[in-house]
Amino acid sequence: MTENDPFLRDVKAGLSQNPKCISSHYFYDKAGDELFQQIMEMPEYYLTNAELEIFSQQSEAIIQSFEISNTEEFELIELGAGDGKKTQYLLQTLLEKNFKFKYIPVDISKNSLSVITERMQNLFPNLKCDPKQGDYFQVLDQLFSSDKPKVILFIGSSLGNMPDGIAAQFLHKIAAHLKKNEKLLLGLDLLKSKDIVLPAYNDASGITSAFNLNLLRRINRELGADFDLENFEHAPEYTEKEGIAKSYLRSKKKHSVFIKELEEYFDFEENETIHTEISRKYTDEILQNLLKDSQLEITRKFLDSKNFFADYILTK
Ligand code: AVI
Repeated sequence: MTENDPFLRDVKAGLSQNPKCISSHYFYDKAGDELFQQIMEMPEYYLTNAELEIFSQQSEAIIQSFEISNTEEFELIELGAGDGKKTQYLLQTLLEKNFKFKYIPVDISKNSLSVITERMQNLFPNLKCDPKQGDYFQVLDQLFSSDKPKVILFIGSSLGNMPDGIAAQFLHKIAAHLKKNEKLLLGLDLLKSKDIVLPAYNDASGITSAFNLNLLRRINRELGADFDLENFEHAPEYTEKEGIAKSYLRSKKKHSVFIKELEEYFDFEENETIHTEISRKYTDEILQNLLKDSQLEITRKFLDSKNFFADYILTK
């Protein structure tokens, strides 16, 4: 581990500032990936079922909205592919309708990518699948080297884990790569009341708490820290006015933690927090603001039956 290691650098910077924070980007080690899979199966985490309903019931209409004929070859690129349970419906319909396409799942986690590739190839032996490993901010350039028409999928409300400024930059970057009429399918969790949102980030069985605390376990393992997980608790917040679910790790008492790779102690007051995650909830207006000057336009919107979640088709 060197000073150039981004994890070491970000942990040092995040724990040195006031208030302390570490990016949710670092949740996803192997244990974090598994805990997120469990989160998606919890009754409180409505996001997965809502988007699954959209994909399972409206995939034909979604495909029509791509405005691609089944005679031209195209590339379906999925950013942050996860486990592929939702995308599976889209792939099945595309194959049934004889569309000619290559599926390109992109994920930072090698482990997730091999799980999804195996799963899709078992389900659809005729599917052309070409996985790419890497941070999707960074692999975008490589992905656009072919001149085949493209549809980009960015689902699961992963955009919501980025602050609005970064989310806008990200959408602008995708737009800059797309050609006229190409599409981005963007899945976003919609703004709604606290009694629905907060339990999704504070489940009764404690899985979200374990997911958040796993970040400290990762720092212990990878950076030689001595965080005692018993000294911290998961503390989520949400107000409908702001529309952003926020997760914190709150210190239960005044104490210090040593990080060997940094040769440094970090002090915690009783009730002091480390901010670890934001999950923004959207309206059409919030999305329109992010899209300003991006050359992307909302051309369709698919909703679940409870109006909890939206899959937007954005067209250049
Ligand atoms: C991956 N992302 C969209 C999830 C979310 O809802 O923000 C991550 C998550 N964090 C806690 N629960 C789920």
